[in-house]
Amino acid sequence: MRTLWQHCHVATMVDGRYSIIEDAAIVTSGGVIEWLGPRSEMRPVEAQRTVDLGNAWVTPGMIDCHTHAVFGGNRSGEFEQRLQGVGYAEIAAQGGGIASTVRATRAASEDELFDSARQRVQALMRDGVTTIEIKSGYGLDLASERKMLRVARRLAEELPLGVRTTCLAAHALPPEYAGRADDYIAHICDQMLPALAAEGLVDAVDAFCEHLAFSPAQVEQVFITARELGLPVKLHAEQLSSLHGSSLAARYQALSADHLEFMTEEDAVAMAEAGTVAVLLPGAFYFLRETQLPPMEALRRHGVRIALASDLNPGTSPGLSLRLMLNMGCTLFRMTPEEALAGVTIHAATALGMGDTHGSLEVGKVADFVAWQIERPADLAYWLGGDLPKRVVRKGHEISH
Ligand code: DI6
Ligand code: FE
Repeated sequence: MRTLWQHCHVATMVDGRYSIIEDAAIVTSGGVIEWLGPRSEMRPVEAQRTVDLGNAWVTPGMIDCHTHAVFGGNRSGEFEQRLQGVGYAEIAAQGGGIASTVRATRAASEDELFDSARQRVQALMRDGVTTIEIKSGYGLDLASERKMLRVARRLAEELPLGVRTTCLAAHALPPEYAGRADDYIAHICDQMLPALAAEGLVDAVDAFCEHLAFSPAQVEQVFITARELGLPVKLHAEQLSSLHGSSLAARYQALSADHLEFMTEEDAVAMAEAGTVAVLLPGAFYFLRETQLPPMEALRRHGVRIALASDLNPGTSPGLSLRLMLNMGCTLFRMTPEEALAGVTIHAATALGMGDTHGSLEVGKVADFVAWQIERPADLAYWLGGDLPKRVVRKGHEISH
């Protein structure tokens, strides 16, 4: 079906800029953008349907390129304990922290994980999100990692949402491997990744490179395996300290390196050369009350593309609104609203390896877009959450009003 969408302004986000077209028209057909431009330049088209968007601002569908949306339980109890003065180490000694989410995730059935993840994902979708990435990493054994990734695939089947799966088996050391991190890495490389990849459950491979997680040498083993399996890599890097994981990621042509508060100028140069996207996660920065800011000026100076994501997870970023992250990216990291919007559209698409088909509004790209009743694009980064009136279109079909 061919549809003509008109009476709108479009922020196409081509090249990471607003690239505004005022009084625009969009023609979609077969789920793809067939034409877009100023309405005055449009040739007559044979459309089965014409939609008046009432002077809305149209942006690409929002893309949340870093989430851990599938997990068992939550950690609001720990949050409360910490605010009553119980220390992080004490909570960990009681079996709290990531370990408690691993226990809850292992204990949950696939249906239970699906139901809780669906609610969180639907909250993200209320912000105009049409594609998300979902990581495993709270199972930490083959059966439980498989369970998480299957839930992620099922979310894409049952919701009008694109989902990219990432295997993050190298997120933390499972208790049964205590003191044997190298053995766990070998298990990931020899058993888990090949099996999960063969089942078609893995679109990319990620790891957590940090003193309290895995060393650069251990991460490199995971990257080598990913390369053998033909899978792209990403990395949690430089969140709490500088181990130059982002340079390692760049050496393996990673799609993205994420967090990055402690990255150096040399890391930025390496990422720019490799085309590795910097994914900034202001929700985790805020929730952990970090003070070390990601080096925005170095990233800009070297032309590293910058994405923004929710990092939705139970421990460090229980963030259910991607638009709130836009505001935090601006307020905390001093991004401009234009950079923030590029960070959840075209650069987020590139961070997922989908930049050729998604993330900007151009002829030939998938017709995922949002028509917002707002005064100007900066409104998207200005309001602190809330529900903005909008119409969401995915693959050329309206999915909500
Ligand atoms: N970085 C984080 O902040 C989270 N994972 C990661 O790699 C922590 C996840 C958690 O605490 O559950
Ligand atoms: Fe994360």
